[in-house]
Amino acid sequence: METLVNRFWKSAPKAALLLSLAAGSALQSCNKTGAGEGGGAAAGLDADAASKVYVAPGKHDELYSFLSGGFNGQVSVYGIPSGRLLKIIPVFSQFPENGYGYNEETKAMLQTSHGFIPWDDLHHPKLSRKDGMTDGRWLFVNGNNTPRVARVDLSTFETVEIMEIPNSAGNHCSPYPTNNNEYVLAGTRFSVPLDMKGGTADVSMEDYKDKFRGSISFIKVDQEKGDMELDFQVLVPGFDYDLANGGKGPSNDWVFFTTYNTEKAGTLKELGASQNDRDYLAAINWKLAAKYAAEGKAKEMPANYYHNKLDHGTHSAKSTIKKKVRYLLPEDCPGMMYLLPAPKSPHGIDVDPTGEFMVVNGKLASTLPVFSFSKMMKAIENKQFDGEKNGIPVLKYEAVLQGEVKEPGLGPLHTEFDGKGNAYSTMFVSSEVVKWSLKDLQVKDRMPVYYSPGHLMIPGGDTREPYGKYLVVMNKITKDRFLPTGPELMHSAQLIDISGDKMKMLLDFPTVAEPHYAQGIKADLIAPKSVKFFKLDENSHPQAAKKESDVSVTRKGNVVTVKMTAIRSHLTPDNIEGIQVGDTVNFHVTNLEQDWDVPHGFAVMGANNAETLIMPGATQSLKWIPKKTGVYPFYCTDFCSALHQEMQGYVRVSPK
Ligand code: CUK
Ligand code: CUA
Repeated sequence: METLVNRFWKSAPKAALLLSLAAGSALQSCNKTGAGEGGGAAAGLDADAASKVYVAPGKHDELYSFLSGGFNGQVSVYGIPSGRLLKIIPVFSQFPENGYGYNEETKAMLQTSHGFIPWDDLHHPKLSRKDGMTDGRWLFVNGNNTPRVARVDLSTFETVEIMEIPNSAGNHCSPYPTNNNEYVLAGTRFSVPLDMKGGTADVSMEDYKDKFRGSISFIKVDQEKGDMELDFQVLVPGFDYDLANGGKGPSNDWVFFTTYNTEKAGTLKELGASQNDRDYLAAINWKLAAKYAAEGKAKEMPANYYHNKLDHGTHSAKSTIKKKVRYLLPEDCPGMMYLLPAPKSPHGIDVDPTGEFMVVNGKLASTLPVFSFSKMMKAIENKQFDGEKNGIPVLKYEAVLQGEVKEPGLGPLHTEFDGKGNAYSTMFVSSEVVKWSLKDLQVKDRMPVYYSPGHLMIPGGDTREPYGKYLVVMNKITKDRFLPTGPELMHSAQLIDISGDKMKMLLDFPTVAEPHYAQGIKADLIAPKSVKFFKLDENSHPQAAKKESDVSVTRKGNVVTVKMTAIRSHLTPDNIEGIQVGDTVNFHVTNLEQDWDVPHGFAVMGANNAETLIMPGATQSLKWIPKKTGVYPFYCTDFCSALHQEMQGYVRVSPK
């Protein structure tokens, strides 16, 4: 039988030709220097592009889009179709702009079992769901590096919860919310040798097969409040896991994971002797897993992970350290997990809006295989197995295959859907978006993009009913697309009109750091619920001064507590005395304003903990340990009124 790898290599010369054709002009133009325009600027450009993306001053965009920031650990929010940056939401990173991770209230958000980690690699934003549709309540995101899942509340656009994931290394297949947020699933990228005592064992790679395991975490989500809780984990065979996506409709109960390096699940000797020409798509029945766990199949092991939450009233984060986790082993749970052979090293897995087709984006393959869910169920029923791997049945490739998209392009990474029977796949190597039909698996259109796209996003493209008007493709390389800014360039997104038969390029916009995935949603699902300010009478911060007469400076040993207020246009108190070198000074500033868009900032000269930005009605705190005598000015950092410059004061620091 002809293997997928053979097929790939046989078609390689053709593939190389295709590459040079598809990306030729674009790549050549990369070599151009100077301030001239980038190459290929007009390729596929809609003649009417300017009016299609123009949102007049004072008018709102039609959609929100949430782009991950990759290695900056943030999420950025853009309006679509204008491409205007609306907000940066810090999640895993400290953010000097609003003091997240610097002020005392939010530091606990970034605590982990490894200590304070004010950074992560954030890849996948996923909106919460109701009945398979995004509902605009929360945004779940993953941290790859120190495995974490976070929840952003879309009424305030704030990170309100971060949970560390035990037994995981590289939380990449994550987070995947099921169709009613019953669970958010988070899969590990690296398998690790678990010692089953809450850590990783010190073992030789020779022991890979027996000791290494991956994990898929089942995080239960409170339907009302959104609070997360790690219910249990499935400890899966020791492959590497790349990406996940879930079923819908008929496949609602299933979630799918792409795997690679599956030979590592064998012994090292085996690894040296043969390289697998196939990896797998792992199919897991999450409902059945939940049932097994509920019925007492889950065992318990020690664990050590942080769960950090922002309290609404105090607007402060608290960490809880969790000490155990329940787990299931697939070998004890018949019918819960199957493997479908996939082209070597597949990347994205995407399920179409009907829930019938699973597209496996095999980045090294020359075809795009499309699996059928109903065929998968039949193959399971009829036991059409091709043996097993690590105790998990492997289904016959031919039995589950719907068909292959032939020569889709080079380096398929990710696919999304328009809800009109079409799929759109990114080709990383040949730098294009390829539109193809789910019906006949024929390529319908190609659009060169600049350059090397990773994910693409159609608003609602991963739901039951995509909003098939726009496509946002996120490119890894921008080279000559914008004015040069030295060696370090922004990544970029491009907006494509997909309402017609042919794709039309509308807009380029630079992005903040490296967006991997994104989500888009109609503005009216979020905008009307957006909080404008926090109510002062709901502020239960223990150090809040709710009126100017409540302010105080009190000392206990060498700890000084300063309760302050901020309102246009003064900070109270504004002259603080009685501080000594080496004191720990805690400034707690309450913003007394009760109106939209009147934050006050607070910063002290020489204090190395940045500033903080206090929203109306909230209290935020900075800690400062002065090291030298003197008089130190402090001031409001946000130009808040005509007397903003006057919003200032002094702290006198005397010798001890
Ligand atoms: S990944 Cu980055 S381009 Cu982390 Cu979803 Cu595919
Ligand atoms: Cu308050 Cu400037």
